[in-house]
Amino acid sequence: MAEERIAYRTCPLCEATCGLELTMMGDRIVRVRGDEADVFSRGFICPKGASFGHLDADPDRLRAPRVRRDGRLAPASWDEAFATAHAGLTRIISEYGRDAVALYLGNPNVHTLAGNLHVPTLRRALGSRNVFTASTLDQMPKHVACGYLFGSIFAIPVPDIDRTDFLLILGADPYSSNGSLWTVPDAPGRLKALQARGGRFVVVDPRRSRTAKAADRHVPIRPGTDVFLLLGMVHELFAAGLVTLGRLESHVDGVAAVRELVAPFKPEVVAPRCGVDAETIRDLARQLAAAPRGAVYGRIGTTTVAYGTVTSWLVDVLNVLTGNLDREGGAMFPLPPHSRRGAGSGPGFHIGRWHSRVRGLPEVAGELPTATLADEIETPGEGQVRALITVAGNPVVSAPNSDRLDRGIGALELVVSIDPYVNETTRHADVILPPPPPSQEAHYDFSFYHYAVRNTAKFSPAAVPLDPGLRDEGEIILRLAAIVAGLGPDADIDAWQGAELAKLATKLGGDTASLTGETPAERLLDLRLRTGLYGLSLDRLREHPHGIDLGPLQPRIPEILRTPSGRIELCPSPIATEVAGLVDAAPSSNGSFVVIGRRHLRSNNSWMHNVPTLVKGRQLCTVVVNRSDAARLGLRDGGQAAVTSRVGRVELTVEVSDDIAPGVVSIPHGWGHDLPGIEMSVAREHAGVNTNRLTDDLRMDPLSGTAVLNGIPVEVAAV
Ligand SMILES: Nc1nc2c(c(=O)[nH]1)N[C@H]1C(S)=C(S)[C@@H](COP(=O)(O)OP(=O)(O)OC[C@H]3O[C@@H](n4cnc5c(=O)[nH]c(N)nc54)[C@H](O)[C@@H]3O)O[C@H]1N2
Ligand SMILES: Nc1nc2c(c(=O)[nH]1)N[C@H]1C(S)=C(S)[C@@H](COP(=O)(O)OP(=O)(O)OC[C@H]3O[C@@H](n4cnc5c(=O)[nH]c(N)nc54)[C@H](O)[C@@H]3O)O[C@H]1N2
Ligand code: SF4
Ligand SMILES: [Mo]
Repeated sequence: MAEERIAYRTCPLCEATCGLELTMMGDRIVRVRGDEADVFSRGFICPKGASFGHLDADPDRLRAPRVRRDGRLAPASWDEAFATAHAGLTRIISEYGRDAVALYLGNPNVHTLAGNLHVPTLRRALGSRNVFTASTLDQMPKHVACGYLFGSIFAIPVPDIDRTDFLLILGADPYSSNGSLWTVPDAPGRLKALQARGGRFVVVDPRRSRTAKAADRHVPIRPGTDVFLLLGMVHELFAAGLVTLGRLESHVDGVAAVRELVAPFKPEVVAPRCGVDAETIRDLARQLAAAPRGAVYGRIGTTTVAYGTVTSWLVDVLNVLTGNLDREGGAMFPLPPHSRRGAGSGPGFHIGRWHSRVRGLPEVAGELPTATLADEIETPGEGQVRALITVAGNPVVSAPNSDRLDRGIGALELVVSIDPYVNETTRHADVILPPPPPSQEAHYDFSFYHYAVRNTAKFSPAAVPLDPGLRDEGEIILRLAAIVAGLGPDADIDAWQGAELAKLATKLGGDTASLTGETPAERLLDLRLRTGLYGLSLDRLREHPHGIDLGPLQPRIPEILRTPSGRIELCPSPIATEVAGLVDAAPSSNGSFVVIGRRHLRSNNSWMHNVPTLVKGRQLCTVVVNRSDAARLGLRDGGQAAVTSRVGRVELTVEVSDDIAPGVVSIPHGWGHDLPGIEMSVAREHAGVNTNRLTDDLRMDPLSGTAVLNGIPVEVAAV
């Protein structure tokens, strides 16, 4: 009989990074609880974290590679799988060049050590211009706005929730999503604590979301128009003499230029464009300015919309102009345990080092817009994409106009996927390389420490030894990198990475002799920790399974800035040009319907619907329709509606509600699991429909290349 034992690890399923306490029976997880001693999450857990054991042990998870033989995805050995990937990729690269191989990187890459530390190696080794990621379906506008403002795409301020008095939240529902670009375990508890100490928070959202219901005030808005609300607020700050930069005074350029830029956007002018009345706009600006400590935060409803970059920029313009940026209780920059303080200036941020072949769209942060991947696949000519490597991504579900992308990916000469499931995308693969289940992987939050509301450090070793039939995900990624680098399928990965590590150690002024770690990723992490500001190490973190608290956020300006001037550049010219173009924008029409998205606590993007405990009960994939609209259209609760856009049509169950603005309907993304060839037996029973069959790949935020996924015009009718 195996003994019961406890293992601690960070939950990898969303950005909240909660500590889990796993009760293990041998290699099996028999119970999951929140880790009460975790220095950051203090016992908080959500239904997804509680289902970690089921997800980990999912019988549909691949436990051996698959290779396409006679049209079927057959189980194969690792040697055969890598040999097939090698043969296919080297043929395509030698016949058509490197740009013929596209790379698509999905969301879980930012949650794994391998994704964080080795995917960059794969990108470099491939050397293709056709790199696409979930970022242009998500947060790229924030990177671009902060790139221009602060000089670095990673300098993204987060609300200092534990010390603030006032929060303005736009287009985010942290009660459901648990926070994003804002690592804030137990967001609901922290928001309640804010209210309990006399603070307030306001939510701007076309839908009365769970967060909006808990808020002190909910301001409904017309989808895609937050840009006008925020321009009106900035206008009001200047008009009412409420601009106070505080200690930022000597660190900001461009305040006068912003004042001039927003002059045409009086609250009375913008009110009809966003559906929020002028008095409310003024009031929001005044409340923010009056709060002793306040912060503005925007997420999906401010990024995956028309003008996402300008909207994201305005969020931080408000933080700066009210003196709330980089001060306690305002919007602050975390300092991750593997980082050092910065130089205070740098080369700044630029886009357009290359352009997409078909639509001529600029490269942003080393990638091209995912919304144009189908164009690059379908359009013949030099540089046409003929092969695709996906790592932890499901673009067939996640990207706009998904039927078209599904056809495109299905027609490729070669698809190689690193993924644990045969799903909507990987059913087109020629080779699937499955990573181990998360219990068999070590964990450290390389990405999310950049957005965490407290500086903490934690390393979780694998709870279960690696199954002898599986490979560490880092090794899989590096082996693929070696293949596309021309080193062959049997390259000596350890020697290759050892040499790379030695080079980096020299650059960082560390040495490799004392490093510990069982994989190249762990040794690289150890180097980064040792050469980081706090002088930590992997061994030190191993001694603290509940994490180490490194204290509340500290001011970081000017050290964090990478602008050439060494100052905050408040009025960057690409953004100013776009704002100038908004002066004559037409008022939003309330006559037609638009569709927006939503998230459910028990769901995560496209890949957690195969866990029975998460999909049982009430159907989640419904179209939410306002009661008056439903009456007018003859829709009844539980009945079927057809929703049609320029690119597609779906039918799904109606949920009649008072919690959504008239003229707006809401459908969650990540569903539609009934396509032929998918091997996810539970998800298939709860298939839902894919809302990205409606979203339009021609709609894009021009400054960031990010797809518009909220505010798509549709027609709604009873079936
Ligand atoms: N309409 C609409 N569309 C949206 C959104 C929206 O709000 N509305 N949201 C967008 C956003 S924010 C995002 S982030 C994207 C997500 O877009 P994607 O990243 O493309 O999709 P996910 O559903 O997160 O798929 C993750 C994939 O990774 C696999 N996976 C899970 N764990 C691991 C692992 O440890 N290793 C590896 N190698 N693979 C793993 C899963 O099986 C799955 O195939 O979707 C976007 N699409
Ligand atoms: N449970 C769960 N948690 C998740 C995920 C998940 O799928 N499920 N996905 C993870 C990922 S990848 C991400 S990126 C984050 C996202 O984290 P959030 O941004 O918090 O995600 P949502 O819950 O989609 O909240 C977006 C809100 O914006 C509103 N909205 C839509 N259009 C507009 C608009 O034009 N203006 C305004 N003001 N609001 C608008 C929607 O009604 C919705 O309430 O969540 C992460 N966490
Ligand atoms: S909130 Fe996120 S990190 Fe925490 S338990 Fe849930 S899924 Fe895991
Ligand atoms: Mo995301």
